[in-house]
Amino acid sequence: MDPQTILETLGISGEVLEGLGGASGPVRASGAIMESINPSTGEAIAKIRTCTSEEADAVIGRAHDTFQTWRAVPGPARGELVRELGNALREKKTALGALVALEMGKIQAEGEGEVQEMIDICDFAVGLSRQLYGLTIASERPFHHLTERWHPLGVVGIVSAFNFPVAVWAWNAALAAVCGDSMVWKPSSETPLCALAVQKICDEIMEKHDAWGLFNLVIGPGRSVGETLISDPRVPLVSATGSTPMGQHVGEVVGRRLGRAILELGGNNALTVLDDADLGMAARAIVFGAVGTAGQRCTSTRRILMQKGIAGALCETLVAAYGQVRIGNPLDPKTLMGPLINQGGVDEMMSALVKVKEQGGEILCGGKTIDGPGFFVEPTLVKIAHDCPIVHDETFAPILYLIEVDDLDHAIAINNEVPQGLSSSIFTTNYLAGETFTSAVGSDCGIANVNAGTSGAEIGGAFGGEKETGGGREAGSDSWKLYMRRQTCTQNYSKELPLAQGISFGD
Ligand code: UN1
Repeated sequence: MDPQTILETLGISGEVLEGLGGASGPVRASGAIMESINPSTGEAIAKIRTCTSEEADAVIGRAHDTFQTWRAVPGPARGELVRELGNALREKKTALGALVALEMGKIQAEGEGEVQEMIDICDFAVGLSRQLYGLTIASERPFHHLTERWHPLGVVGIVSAFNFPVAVWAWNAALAAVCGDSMVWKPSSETPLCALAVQKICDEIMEKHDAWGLFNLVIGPGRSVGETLISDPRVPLVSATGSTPMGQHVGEVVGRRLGRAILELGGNNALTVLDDADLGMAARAIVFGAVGTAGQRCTSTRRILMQKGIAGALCETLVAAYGQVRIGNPLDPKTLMGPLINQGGVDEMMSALVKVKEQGGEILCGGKTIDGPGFFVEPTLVKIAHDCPIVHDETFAPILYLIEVDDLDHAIAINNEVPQGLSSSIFTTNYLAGETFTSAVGSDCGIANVNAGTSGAEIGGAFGGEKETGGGREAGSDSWKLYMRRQTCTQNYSKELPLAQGISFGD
């Protein structure tokens, strides 16, 4: 599909696109015009009129109004709306996947995978809409009934990053919608078209269900529009994905007003390969994890911890595999790796490689930018010591650090020595090693896999990590509880007023 057809199919073509949507009503964006840039060419795809803090404030107000009615809609009826969202996404999967490839630069197969992740979380949320279970708890008082209920929370602020421009919104939005919350989305300024395309789909669903103000979008700078969203007390929950410094700021601002934050921040994900591993499987997982999305997933594989017996053979296999990676237009089905998101991403990678050399690392392959238009780089393999400072930083690029380890204990220690704690993997055929890696004395990450790579998590599990990754959990399992408020209810159906703890008070 050519760029114009992609935009037209998704209903977002035009001279200057409006940078807000949903509850905007009569509010119109009046901020500066920004451009969406195609990272494969460096050229503009479209112009968008951004919104101001005042306009974002008005959208939050309308989302807050909508919450007053949406919270009273029965859960299964809320689920019905999300079912239709999932069905609309099924219809638009190819076009939306292509737009992700066009604007973000990941290959179309991964772009479509991202849309599939949206569909999956919608399906999950539809089921959940009938399962927002509370508890019945034994009361210590006679003829008393103690229960725990879950109620809608309010407006959810969603701050998403460029690297998953649509799926991470959906993790939050599908859950928030069935939990009875309305929401305001501030997408990355690198990927406004993906957000507008998703909003367009939401607009049709809201129109049909008379639920205007449920899904809202504000496109604009973080320093104005983003700050407005995270500091507003009408937004009890902010779910933010991005860098650790960004998350520290969001956590501080939301924490100061005693709001709730779900933070999904940087990773520095290691994949351990023991001597007894299936090397072919490990190599495939490594290449997908390190080269997929050009190393710009939070879950990208950044460090390989190779046991000494297989280190030489694994390095050779990886160097050969890296030589085969086809780099180019992400919309070409033969391409395996597209560009980085922008010049800043290229500069960050190149300055990390300067540090690699200063700190004694050896570049085995890659390491250069690719001439021509767009932000293309070579996927890079580096042999380096585990304790070099650069290895402990997250560089959002296809640089993979190869590190030798003695045994399982050594690998676990190195896996855990970085400040981030998102994802981790071990490749081994030894049951005891796999079990230890995923035990209380194993990996300290939010995600720990055996014979599966660090990236590409399914939506059914809770997604997120520890330490500088921020501690948040999104998507599956019981992450929904963060989108609701818990109420403990004591109901006395006796004719007495017994006090808890057996207290007698003026009897
Ligand atoms: C992210 O990089 O922010 O596990 C999300 C994965 C994807 C999600 C990544 N399902 O790689």
